Amino acid sequence: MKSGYVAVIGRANAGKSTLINVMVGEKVSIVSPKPQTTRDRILGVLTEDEYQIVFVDTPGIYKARNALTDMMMRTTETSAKSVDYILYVVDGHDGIDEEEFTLIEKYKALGIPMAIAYTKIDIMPKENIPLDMAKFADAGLDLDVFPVSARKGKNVRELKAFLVEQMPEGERVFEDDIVSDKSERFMLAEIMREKILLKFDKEIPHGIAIVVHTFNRNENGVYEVSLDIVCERANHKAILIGKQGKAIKEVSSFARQDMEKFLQAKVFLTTYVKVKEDWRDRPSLMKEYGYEDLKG
Ligand SMILES: Nc1nc2c(ncn2[C@@H]2O[C@H](COP(=O)(O)OP(=O)(O)O)[C@@H](O)[C@H]2O)c(=O)[nH]1
Ligand SMILES: [Mg+2]
Repeated sequence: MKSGYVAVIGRANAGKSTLINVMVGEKVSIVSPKPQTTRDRILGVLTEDEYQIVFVDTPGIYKARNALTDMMMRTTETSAKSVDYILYVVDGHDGIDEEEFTLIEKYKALGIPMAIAYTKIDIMPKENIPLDMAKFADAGLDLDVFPVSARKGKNVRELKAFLVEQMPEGERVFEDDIVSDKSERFMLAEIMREKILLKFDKEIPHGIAIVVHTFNRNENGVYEVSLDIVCERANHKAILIGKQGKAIKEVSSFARQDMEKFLQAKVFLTTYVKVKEDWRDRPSLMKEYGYEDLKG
């Protein structure tokens, strides 16, 4: 059978995680309109009778501003090097510029076979698509470019079929009922972080870490989940909690609903907001919150 790893690379917010979720057919990676949504390398596994593709979601390409983003950038670089194929995602709606071509050249130079997914075509003027395709052709990159919409599922099947063809012959690496390498605990923390990304602005969501300290199922089948929302500043804590706890109640309620969908059971969620000044620049705290350099 065909079996291999595909690293999904591209700028922050290009639509990498959304595309992986739709190709895998389940949500393995959280998504938001803000950069820095994905912090870890997350494997999304797609298995059919004749093939297995392991998509490697990455934090994307950043200018590092603190120890956390620095580690995220290294995660992207490391992930790109140990795969069979690279899918470089371009946000078509955002438009392509010189810097994008420079980045594409840089990843192409790794010598790993590569193609481009030009995504978000559902929200851009149709006439821009052929113009951008001409730009790719003129750049002489010699790469296949797939215009897709992850949100509308447009051309995703074609892209998937193409990727299957590119995979080497081999045995599957994961059992066929596995969709991600991450634990349920990890996904619960990510769901909480996603809701915070969606509700709060500016630096607040970027300075959040989630620590799940209880994750039990009681005899009635209800999950008890309690977690800390760690933020960087006392004033962030006040905003996260809101007047009479209104804000935290609202995000917790959204998170709980998604957790219930994910676990397919009732969830009893308790959340606490804590402050750890500048944890994003403190390696020991980063490690405690699960942000460590990849090995290898
Ligand atoms: N309209 C539209 N929006 C998309 C599409 N793919 C992703 N997005 C949105 O773009 C934003 C960033 O997506 P995300 O997958 O988190 O990007 P990543 O940072 O590259 O992983 C989110 O708000 C997504 O909902 C698409 O095909 N069409
Ligand atoms: Mg992402």
